[in-house]
Amino acid sequence: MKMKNLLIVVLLVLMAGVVHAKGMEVTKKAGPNTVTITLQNDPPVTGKNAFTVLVKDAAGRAVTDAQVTLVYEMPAMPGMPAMRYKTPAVLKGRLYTGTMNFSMAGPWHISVKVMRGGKTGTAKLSVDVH
Ligand SMILES: [Cu+2]
Repeated sequence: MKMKNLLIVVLLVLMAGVVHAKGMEVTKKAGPNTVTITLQNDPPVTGKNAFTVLVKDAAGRAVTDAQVTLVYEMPAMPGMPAMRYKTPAVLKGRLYTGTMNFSMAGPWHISVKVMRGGKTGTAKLSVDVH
């Protein structure tokens, strides 16, 4: 390989590393609250992916007395029935934390359920697992 080509490859690898290090962050409404979900990996990968959820009320204050649950599902594919998993998020400081385990690559739908005061708000997002 020529020196110039090698340099370009090295640069591309470095840039990819920077993008991956940022993680994926999505902010959406969940009923009266706003949730910001951060995934450790961008794009998410097959297997375990740590996540955090920040919940804010309408006034922008962090909510720490909610119950947060993530439901993640993959629609049925040829030769594969629909898959659905559920994981509670555990409060650490101001963030609700947990891990999703994607059993295969492809499209997954994530519902972030925030239960507070007897009411549940849901934020939905889709990710493409690599
Ligand atoms: Cu599948």
